[in-house]
Amino acid sequence: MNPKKLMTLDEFTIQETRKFPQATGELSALLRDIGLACKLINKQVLKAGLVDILGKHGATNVQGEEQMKLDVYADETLINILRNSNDCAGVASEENDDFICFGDEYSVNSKYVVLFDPLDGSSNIDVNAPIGTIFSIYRRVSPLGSPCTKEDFLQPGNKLMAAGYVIYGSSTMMVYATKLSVNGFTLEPSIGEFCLSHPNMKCPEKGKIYSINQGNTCKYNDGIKGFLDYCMESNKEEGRPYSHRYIGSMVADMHRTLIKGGIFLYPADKSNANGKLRLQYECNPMAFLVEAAGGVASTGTENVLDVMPAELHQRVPIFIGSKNLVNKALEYVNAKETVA
Ligand code: AHM
Ligand code: MG
Repeated sequence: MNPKKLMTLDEFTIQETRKFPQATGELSALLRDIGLACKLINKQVLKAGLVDILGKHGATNVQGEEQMKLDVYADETLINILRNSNDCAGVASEENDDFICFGDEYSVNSKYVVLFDPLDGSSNIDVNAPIGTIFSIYRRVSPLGSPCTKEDFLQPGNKLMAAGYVIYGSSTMMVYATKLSVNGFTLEPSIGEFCLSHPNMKCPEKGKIYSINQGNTCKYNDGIKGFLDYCMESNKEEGRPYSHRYIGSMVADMHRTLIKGGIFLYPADKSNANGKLRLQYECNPMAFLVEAAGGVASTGTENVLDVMPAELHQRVPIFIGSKNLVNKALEYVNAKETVA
């Protein structure tokens, strides 16, 4: 580790803050808090394989502590750290029906609210595949000095101040975006710090990988089926079919899409008129991040970031990633729009 080259998440966000003389440092503090929560979550994720030794959810371990399900642990950890930090007026989590307003004397004066999916792709825990935490930060619209309100959480993605994810994979990484840039930080376990490893990330304009749950093909409409046929045929750009990759963990599939390019799509189908993924917890943060990296994200009919959310747990179809493949998918979807 070369200390001259080492830049921690904290150092980086403080440097970024200095570019804006009016900035108060609250956003940097929030990113540090989220980073801290994710380091604690990471510690538990690493132990997940030992569940039979340490005890299952609900069981009591030798220290007399009750073992918690990982997604419950992740949720509670983020809530508790953000509550104690005083940098945040309230949170909304994919795990909870409603938002939580902290409402204490410090939090009512905080400018920001945070939304998160505490442990996305949690069905992958059992098979030791990558999972992640997705987060979004909005500046609140309710007046400072008063408790935050639902309107603070129901803002469109184009109002996001920052968004990102932490991937618990072969290494643990935080990737976050502001409107200015997207940067990736790898957790250096020996010092317990996220260190800048992927500065100024760009999503390649042209990708060669499509990522979808192809097992649902019989439920897709003709537009999606047409696009899948296109991907599986030898195309003139590549002289061969595109490659298919699907982990089934959005964070992992998006991390690959961001770095290698390609498209990730979770469209509507016969059983799910709006797809599966949640606008506020999954689609908006990923769309914000991919757009900041030069990619695109659409619901099929509009830019994801322009959707006005009507409720916290709203779902939307998503087509996201490199311009070439997202635009090609939209050509098929719009040309052959049929009821699934
Ligand atoms: P979760 O938030 O309950 O974990 O579900 C979201 C996950 C995403 O990570 C992933 O992209 C998708 O569900 C996979 O769904 P499917 O199994 O239908 O392909
Ligand atoms: Mg999820």
